[in-house]
Amino acid sequence: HIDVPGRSAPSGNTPGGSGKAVVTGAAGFIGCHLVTALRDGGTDVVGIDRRDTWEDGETERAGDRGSLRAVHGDLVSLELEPLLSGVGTVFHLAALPGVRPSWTRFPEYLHCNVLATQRLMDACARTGVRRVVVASSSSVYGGPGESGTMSEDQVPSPLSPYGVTKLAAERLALAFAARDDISLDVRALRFFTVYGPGQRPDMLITRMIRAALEGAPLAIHGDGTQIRDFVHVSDVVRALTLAGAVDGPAAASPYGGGSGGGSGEVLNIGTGNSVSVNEVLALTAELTGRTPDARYGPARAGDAAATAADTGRARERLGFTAAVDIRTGLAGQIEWARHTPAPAPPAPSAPSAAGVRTTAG
Ligand code: UPG
Repeated sequence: HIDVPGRSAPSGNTPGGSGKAVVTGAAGFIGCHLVTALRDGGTDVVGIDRRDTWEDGETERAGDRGSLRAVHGDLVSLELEPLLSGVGTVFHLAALPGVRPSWTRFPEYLHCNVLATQRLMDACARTGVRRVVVASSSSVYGGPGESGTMSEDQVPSPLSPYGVTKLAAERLALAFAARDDISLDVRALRFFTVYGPGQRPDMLITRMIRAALEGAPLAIHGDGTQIRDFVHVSDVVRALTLAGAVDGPAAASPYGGGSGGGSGEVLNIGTGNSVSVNEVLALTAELTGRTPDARYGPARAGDAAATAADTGRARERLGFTAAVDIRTGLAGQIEWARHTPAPAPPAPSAPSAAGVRTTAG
């Protein structure tokens, strides 16, 4: 099935305008920002998350602002069908993120990233959900191709168990899109390194800013010459809402488009401008007036030497171009961090699965 551009979508299918959407991983870094943006646009949201800070509850519509039904639970065991009824678009952000811990906690990564995705997609297929936007990751690539960038057409070769599970999740979703017996569109967005207010505490920029503001040492994995395409969360949220709009541009696809079935496509979400860890360090020092106490150590297994998005396809299919450059975005995150206390570290006696973040980033 190919959407007709400009066709008016039935009610329930237009996140950003009206209707109802599901967000998995709603309490996570990207999920929080997405839920806010959808509700601000008048969409009623069912937000699912398994972390303890997310409790079952209802917030009514207020004026033009959409409602929020918060659902606490694990996608692998929740009864999903009732939550999906009347829903146009599902934003699947729930995952166990992070590259480096995936060597030692693989069963958890399999559970959160692969089993959860299979169960969600199966429920979407059975309830007639029209579109699923899946959070994938640049870590499915391995490294840049000959062009120096990572293009959606290159053969994925993940370097970490995490990347393998994200690739599996993306492919599972696309397999559902290729089914001829249902009409389900899938857009897998390969996020590059997302930052901004509320960024996960284990990630570089959060740690670097805290190191600058609080004087704590900062461990740098490797010599700091690794480059990342850092993309601001506000740009990522815009890409998500563009990808979730069912009356948006048509998706030509190698995965579908035939009679009966839906369409599926993969899109990079990055800026197209990568910078090194050392460059971010210098910028943080300049913007805060304090040089973080950086301690260089060995590179971590599974860490890519470079990520660099080829942004052409997202521009062509979604009309998406990142608007926030690293200097502006970093200055904003520093300002936010100055006014936001760091979360308390988890209790030392907590079991390893406690405090697990369940949202992609
Ligand atoms: N790094 C350090 N010290 C730290 C933390 C990170 O040197 O304390 C390095 C890290 O090794 C990497 C770079 O900084 O080389 C960026 O790290 P980080 O900001 O944690 O992001 P990535 O490792 O690029 O991974 C992020 C998300 C992951 C997502 C991926 C998409 O954590 O979930 O899939 O970006 O590209």
